[in-house]
Amino acid sequence: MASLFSQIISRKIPADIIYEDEHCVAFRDIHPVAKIHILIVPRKEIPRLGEATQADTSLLGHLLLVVNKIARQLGIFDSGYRIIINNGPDAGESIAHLHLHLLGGEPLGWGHG
Ligand code: DGP
Repeated sequence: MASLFSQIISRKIPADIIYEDEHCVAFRDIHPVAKIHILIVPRKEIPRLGEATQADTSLLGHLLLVVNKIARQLGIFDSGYRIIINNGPDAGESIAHLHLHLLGGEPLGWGHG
């Protein structure tokens, strides 16, 4: 069974997709915790960061560079932004398909969240 995010990537489930390339897709989080809250998801179904391998090195780097690209696209490159990856139960991971949270658009508090 394809993950929820794979179903968004294949357009089986609708989402507000704002960016895509051959390696990843980015769309707005359905429960935003900041004015701007984007999920960047690799097309490859890596369950979580902890299960990434050496073979994923360039993909992981790519995802970070895509964050910068999206920050520019959304006009928050200069004001600042935050990346979060929830890995496992204590972090509150709820979807077993690696994703980066991009938060910004307003001053962000710092805490456990
Ligand atoms: P995490 O807790 O790190 O696994 O984050 C999963 C995020 O996915 C959470 O912030 C809410 C978001 N999310 C869950 N279901 C959907 C959905 O159907 N569409 C969109 N756009 N986001 C979703």
